[in-house]
Amino acid sequence: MSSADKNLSVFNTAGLPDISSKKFAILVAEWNSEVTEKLFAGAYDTLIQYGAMPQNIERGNVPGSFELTTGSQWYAERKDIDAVIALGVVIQGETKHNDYINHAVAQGLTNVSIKTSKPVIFGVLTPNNMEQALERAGGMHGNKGDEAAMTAIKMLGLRGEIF
Ligand code: DLZ
Repeated sequence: MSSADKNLSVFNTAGLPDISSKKFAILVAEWNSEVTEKLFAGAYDTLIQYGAMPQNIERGNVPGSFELTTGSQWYAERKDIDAVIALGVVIQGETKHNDYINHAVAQGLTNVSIKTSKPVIFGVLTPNNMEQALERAGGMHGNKGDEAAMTAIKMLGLRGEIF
């Protein structure tokens, strides 16, 4: 089993949809880019591994996680985009700033998903420190970018069953 397979083994991959014609947007926050780049690599590789075409994956950068909501809205509004994956890392600080960002982004992405009726995946890490962040971006706790991509694939499968 490859390391990618091991990271994904928590998922039941039976019945995954054909995503070869699906179009994805991956939004990446520039804050904590040493981690968000690893999340992006995980998400991108997982989409490819499960059948997405490279030309059907678009990347967009936003300054910080707070901007993931607006960026996701712009992509999700596009008719040709089937799913959006929003990736960021908000490290706990001495102020409540991180709480405000986390709640705003979680609520914002939920709203975009409901408004556009498309999967908009919350791939935002909220660790206590950089070490914990790296453990979840290809380290001992897997890669949350992989999981975000797999969540998008599964939601597209569910959507296909319903509509
Ligand atoms: C301001 C800020 C802070 C303090 N921390 C983070 C962080 O840990 N992760 C992150 O992605 N962004 C952070 N930001 C930036 C905000 O997300 C946002 O870009 C600014 O508040 C401007 O709207």
